[in-house]
Amino acid sequence: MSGQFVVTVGAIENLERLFSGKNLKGQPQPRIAMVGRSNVGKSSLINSLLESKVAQVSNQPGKTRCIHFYLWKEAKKVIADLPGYGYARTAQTERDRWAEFINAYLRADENLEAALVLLDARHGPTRLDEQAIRFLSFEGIPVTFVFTKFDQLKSQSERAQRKREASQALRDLGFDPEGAHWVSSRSGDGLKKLAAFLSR
Ligand SMILES: Nc1nc2c(ncn2[C@@H]2O[C@H](COP(=O)(O)OP(=O)(O)O)[C@@H](O)[C@H]2O)c(=O)[nH]1
Ligand SMILES: [Mg+2]
Repeated sequence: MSGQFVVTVGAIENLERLFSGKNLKGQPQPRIAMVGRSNVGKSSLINSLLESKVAQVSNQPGKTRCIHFYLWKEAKKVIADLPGYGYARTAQTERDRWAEFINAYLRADENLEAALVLLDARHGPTRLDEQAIRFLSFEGIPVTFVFTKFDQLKSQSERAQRKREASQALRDLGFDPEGAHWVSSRSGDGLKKLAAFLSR
């Protein structure tokens, strides 16, 4: 087991207390933030990478309202599991509050190394994904794209077609699609390569 729970933060007022310089609750490792829609597979990916069950996986989207931090010992990184955005059944005011909270964290963390933007392999980036990506670019936070649930693309031709479409979507957003990862927490596809990339 290489994953270990560090801390949870649920309110903007508590963000400041979390950090002392580059440390997070005494942990000096660089942080990687998991960004993506509710239900895209953030927590599952964390568990797969950390080879543990630290992050709670849920069938009910929109459950996580806090940021959970996990120490990934092997990679010497701390992973931040951010609340998923874009859950349709929450009120706009609440959604704005979430966005404000997430954005405040992304701005406050001096030791944030990169954001992994998780996108469902079956779908293109949504408007909310694009908003998040633009925010990260604006803040100068390096982005790595991870397409999740790759196991749901069943045939070679479907995989090839989705890769072509997704690559174009990333190019349209100003990113090089070559750096994107295609993974499945269920089948294990792409996980070793992603883990090696994040451990570098
Ligand atoms: N088929 C498939 N389902 C997945 C995969 N990863 C996550 N899921 C499912 O998607 C749902 C949401 O996963 P979760 O990790 O909680 O998403 P989060 O809301 O982004 O943290 C759960 O029902 C998971 O079992 C995957 O790689 N393949
Ligand atoms: Mg989650």
